[in-house]
Amino acid sequence: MTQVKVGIIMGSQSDWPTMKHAADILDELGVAYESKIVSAHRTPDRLWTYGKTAAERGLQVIIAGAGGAAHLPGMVSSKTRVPVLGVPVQTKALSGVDSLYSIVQMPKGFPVGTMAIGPAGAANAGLMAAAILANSDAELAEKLEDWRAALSASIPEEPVDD
Ligand code: RP5
Repeated sequence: MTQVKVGIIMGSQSDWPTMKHAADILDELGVAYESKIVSAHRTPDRLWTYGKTAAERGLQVIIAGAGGAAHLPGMVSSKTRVPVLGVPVQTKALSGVDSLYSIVQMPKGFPVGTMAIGPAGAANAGLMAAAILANSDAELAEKLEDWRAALSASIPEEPVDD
């Protein structure tokens, strides 16, 4: 059985269209992950258990996305030494600035690597998780190098009219 190394967690089903961008990247790179709804406010016991068992279950990176009062990434970081990447989900009320501010300003001692707001942040969290794992996985490192080279090669040198 493949060891799941990345945990993607989110505060709500409504976060999935954003967080799926992280999952898609991990699929492309062949990284095994799990995706779960774990809410800091609505399922605090689930959050507690997830953080407490993350390291012993073999998770090496956690990607945590939430919107609004986005306490999930910081709270899970407080329960595990496994590196946490926080994704601020874009909100209707405040465009995700609320999510960003809720995630980014952690007190010294319990870090969250905070990504950009929305889908780009989620995709970059997937890439960052892969980059962390690639430090001890030569095959994944090569796949990541190839992915980056393909993206660069896809960018035209000159703009064209729409
Ligand atoms: C947060 O509240 C979730 O992360 C989500 O982004 C936001 C809204 O959740 P729903 O009301 O759509 O379930 O906890």
